[in-house]
Amino acid sequence: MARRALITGISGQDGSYLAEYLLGQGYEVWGLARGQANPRVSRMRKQFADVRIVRGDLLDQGSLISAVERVQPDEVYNLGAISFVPMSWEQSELTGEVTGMGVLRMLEAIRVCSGVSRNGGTARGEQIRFYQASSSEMFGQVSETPQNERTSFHPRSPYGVAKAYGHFLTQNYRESYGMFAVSGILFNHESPRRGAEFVTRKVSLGVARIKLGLADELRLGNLEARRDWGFAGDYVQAMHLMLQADKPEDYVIGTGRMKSVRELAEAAFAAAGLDWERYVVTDQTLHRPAEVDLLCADPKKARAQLGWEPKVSFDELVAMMVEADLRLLSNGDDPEHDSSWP
Ligand code: NAP
Ligand code: G4F
Repeated sequence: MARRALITGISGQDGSYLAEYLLGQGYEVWGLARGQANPRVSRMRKQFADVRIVRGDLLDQGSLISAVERVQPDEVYNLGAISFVPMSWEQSELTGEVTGMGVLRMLEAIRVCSGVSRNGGTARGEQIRFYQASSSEMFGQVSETPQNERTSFHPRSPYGVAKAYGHFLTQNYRESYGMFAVSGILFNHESPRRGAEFVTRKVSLGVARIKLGLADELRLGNLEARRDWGFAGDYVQAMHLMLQADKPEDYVIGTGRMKSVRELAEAAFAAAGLDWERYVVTDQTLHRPAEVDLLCADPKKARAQLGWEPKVSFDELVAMMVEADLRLLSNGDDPEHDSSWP
């Protein structure tokens, strides 16, 4: 019988790549979808007709218990979150509820449905394996570079704080109840499916608009921030590998190389044959209340224990995104960008 996976955040960037990957591995894939009529879920279903949908919301404990009861998954991937850092200052409480408390609700749903009592032990002798989407944002103001599984956390946003709560809770369920619950501490990963509010996609869309004569400038915030950017398609494979390991452990996933936003802009404009300095305008209002200046992964553990390595380089990723957005805009499609966000 096919193994069954339940993915929260199925309509997001990672949800779509993970669904695609698991379908390719022969899984029966279920996605948790919230809302009465979620257009992002409808779009995703058109793309992947084989993904089955179960209704639920990370804010609603009962709905998660029902979803786990119905799907009877072998593996649960908790990707659902409010994931845009600036939004976490605007709606801190909601971010805490979805990105932080949502992890507790999902773990509780698994614990209850697999019959794990407060004293431990599984009634049906089954274990549902659980993956939590932890984030390099938890390192925040970094205490060392590069960052590994033992680096201390100093989150710099309500989002980072909520992720740290979910991270420690996942460890706690593993230690308290013997559950197979792991966290992937993933560094920034991008793709042509990235939301338009994140800087890489904002840049690739900006370049495509300028190249096609649809815009004449691109406004950005802090050009000096440095990130370890990889390709989302590579990173979902690491999520799956973590749940196939013999022992539940946490892993850092990234490329080990960092670039600044300035270098990102330079590479993206160059990929379209343009000089970035003619078009990029810096805007102080796009800076954050507290910035994460740099993030750089030390993914040695994942390489040694999971055999995982990123395949797509920074330059290949940037070129892939710019080319995809040039095609998209040339076809008359332009993903809506809420310009009230940075
Ligand atoms: P994304 O594109 O922003 O997707 C977020 C998903 O969360 C969407 O499918 C959204 O569904 C869902 N969601 C929001 N509120 C929800 C709720 N109340 N109940 C259930 N689902 C809800 O994020 P992503 O880039 O794919 O990232 C996936 C996960 O990895 C997130 O947890 C993110 O924080 C984490 N992460 C991402 C990165 C990265 O660089 N991409 C790095 C580290 C960690 P709707 O369609 O209903 O809004
Ligand atoms: O693309 P970003 O918005 O991503 P950020 O804040 O690093 O968060 C992403 O990666 C995390 C992993 O570390 C995830 F957990 C999280 O869910 C999300 O996927 O911003 C990257 C950098 C920041 O330093 C920001 O200040 O780019 C800088 N930046 C400069 N100008 C900008 C802009 N960011 C955005 N979104 N828009 C700008 O105009």
